[in-house]
Amino acid sequence: MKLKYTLLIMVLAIWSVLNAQPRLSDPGATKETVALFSNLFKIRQKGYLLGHQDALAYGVNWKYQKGKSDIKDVVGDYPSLYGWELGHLEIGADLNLDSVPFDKMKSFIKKGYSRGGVITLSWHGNNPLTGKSAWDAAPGSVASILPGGTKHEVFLQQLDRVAVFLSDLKGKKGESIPILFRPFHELTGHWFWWGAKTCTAEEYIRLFRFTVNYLRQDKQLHNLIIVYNTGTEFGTKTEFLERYPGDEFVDVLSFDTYQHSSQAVDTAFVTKLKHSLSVIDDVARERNKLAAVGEIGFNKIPYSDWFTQVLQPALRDHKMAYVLLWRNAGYKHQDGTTEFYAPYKGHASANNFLRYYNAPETIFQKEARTLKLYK
Ligand code: BMA
Repeated sequence: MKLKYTLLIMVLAIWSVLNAQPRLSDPGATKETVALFSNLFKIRQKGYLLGHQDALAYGVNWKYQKGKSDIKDVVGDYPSLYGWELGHLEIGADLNLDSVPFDKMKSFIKKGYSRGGVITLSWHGNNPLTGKSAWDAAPGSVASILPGGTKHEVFLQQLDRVAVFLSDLKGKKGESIPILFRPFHELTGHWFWWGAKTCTAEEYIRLFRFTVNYLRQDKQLHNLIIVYNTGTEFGTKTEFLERYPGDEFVDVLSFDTYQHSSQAVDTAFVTKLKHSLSVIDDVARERNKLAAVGEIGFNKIPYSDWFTQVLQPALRDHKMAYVLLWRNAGYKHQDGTTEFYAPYKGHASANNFLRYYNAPETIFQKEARTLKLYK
């Protein structure tokens, strides 16, 4: 009797350990992709990767200078997560929508990976129905590109171009570079053609599943870690999951958020941020997925202690795998606005960012390299 009982306990213990093992939604994922995913789980005991969009391409007042990055100029180290943007790849352009040449982007991706960093890709793709931008939220856009829709073939051609780019990202040994792929992001917002006002939940889910299946099965891409990404519109787990494509199609649960108000510490923003973090933290734990912040920032960092007084404390009690600061575009001639979310040398928040860098939980490039995320 006693032996039976001990055996049962052992079986249960093994079962729960096995079940707690993070499993990628792609059963055929490459070994580097599997390793990255499980290492991102592990590092959460210690902290999270700090990312920056377009970090190596340009910053405030500079473009394409070898080895340069605004973050590196401030802390002497690169971010550990590099965000890049695919918009306009789908129409066969040589430059993305923010004028980054795709051939340069490829070499930056390879560079970041060779340093032991991690790559995430977003896709502000043009609207296949109207041919206009990602922000053209024309009704019926999603329906038109699903199988049987009038623009399905156009969408397939777009996906084919994305697939060619993704399959071309190789490390030194010819291995595919694992990518945190974040398509159809900020899905709960209304500004993109795949947004919540432009399609039904069912249509969004079909689009997401179709895209993942097409890249995985038809294109045989097995280096993708799939990121589901909402805006801040959700308040509850049910709302967060309203358009969730399902555990077999998603690996990372995330949302995007920005502080817009002029107050230094905006308590409403902080309260909402903490709440959103706890919602995705809970859902991720229940589903054995990773949680992360897809994009975050306070444009122009008007409050110089923002990193240690707002971002750091909000994240402290949550298990995020990574956080991505959006791009340091600087002055934008197209619309006359200025945009940057990470400090640059000489900016008032530089010292504060250095303190944030030195915090035990933030992981930048040098530390990421020692963590051997692909082994
Ligand atoms: C937005 C802004 C735009 C940019 C777009 C896609 O948030 O930064 O200037 O074109 O992201 O990268």
